[in-house]
Amino acid sequence: MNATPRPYLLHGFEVSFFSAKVRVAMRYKQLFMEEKRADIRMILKRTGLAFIPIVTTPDDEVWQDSSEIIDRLEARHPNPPLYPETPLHRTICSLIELYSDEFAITPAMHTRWGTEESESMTRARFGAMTGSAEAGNKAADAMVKARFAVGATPEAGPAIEEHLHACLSALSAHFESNDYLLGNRMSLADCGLMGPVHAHYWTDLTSRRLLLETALPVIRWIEFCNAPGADDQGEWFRADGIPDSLVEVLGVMGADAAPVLLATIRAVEEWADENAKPGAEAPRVIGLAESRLRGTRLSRAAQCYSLWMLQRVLDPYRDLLDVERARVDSALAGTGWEPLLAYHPRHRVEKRGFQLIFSD
Ligand SMILES: N[C@@H](CCC(=O)N[C@@H](CS)C(=O)NCC(=O)O)C(=O)O
Repeated sequence: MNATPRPYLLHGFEVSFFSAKVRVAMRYKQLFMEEKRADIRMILKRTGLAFIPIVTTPDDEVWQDSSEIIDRLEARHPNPPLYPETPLHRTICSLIELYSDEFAITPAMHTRWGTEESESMTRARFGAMTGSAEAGNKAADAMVKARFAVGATPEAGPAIEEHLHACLSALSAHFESNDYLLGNRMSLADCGLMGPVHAHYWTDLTSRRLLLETALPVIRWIEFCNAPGADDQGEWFRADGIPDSLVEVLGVMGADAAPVLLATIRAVEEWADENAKPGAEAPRVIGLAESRLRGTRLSRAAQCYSLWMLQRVLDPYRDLLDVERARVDSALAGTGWEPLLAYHPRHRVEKRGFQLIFSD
């Protein structure tokens, strides 16, 4: 009997940060897939969490968390690869994923909710997406609260915009001569950065204009990542090298994001010193982490999950041979990522099913 193959289903939305990250990974892998508008009640039932996106596999497994989804795709469908094998390229991928997921959510919430025109357009989009203005406004009200929780306040607006302009300018210079972050082949780094840059900066009204006026190479990169034809892929940079334009990108990211991320991790660890019980569920938020962005105070909700994301960077980095780690350190010297790479967390978290727990 010929069973008809079933597709992978990406349950997400066009507006969704983490859906944009997973979407390009699935397209790059040339999978038989469909996108489905997320049904939160179904997601809640199957994962116990109200997070978008999830992926259901052809055999109806449920995968949740964009990072784990991409890990699993890579394990099941290693070709074409998203994860380079060389130490520097691997470290850069995980740093850019960390930057995107855990820091760039702040500029992303700023571009979405930080101007009246972006906010009112997003409310209209949410209304269209949910089927009624009332439901759209309810979802939007929750996101406005989330905006403040990630530090995207009006007071922090100028500093966030300075970061955004510097980041877009460095990315534009890089994409003038390279199709993707690591050369002419897509990688996990591109998937990660798609979250803020595609789902937010490119689809939010005010920042879309900014991209059109100042960052055309970034728009080209968004197009390339979303239509990553197998025949259009070239090679990653050779011999684990990187050009100056990527060092610049990493420098803007590291100088601004590393102190903010470390403040979060320190807040989580201080809380965990007193409160974490091995095997117990890690709360989503433990309080506020105070830091500064370009001289402006930034106050963000500190999430235990950020520690899990940092482990994704530090575990493989610590596993490198000394000579390999020295090579990575020398390539990243001066980018601002050094204090984060030098940090030794006192606590560990792990996943049990869809839950995050403190390790034994
Ligand atoms: N770490 C998760 C985060 C997912 C996430 O935060 N998704 C957003 C939409 S893009 C969401 O569902 N937010 C709802 C909430 O924060 O309660 C992942 O990587 O998939």
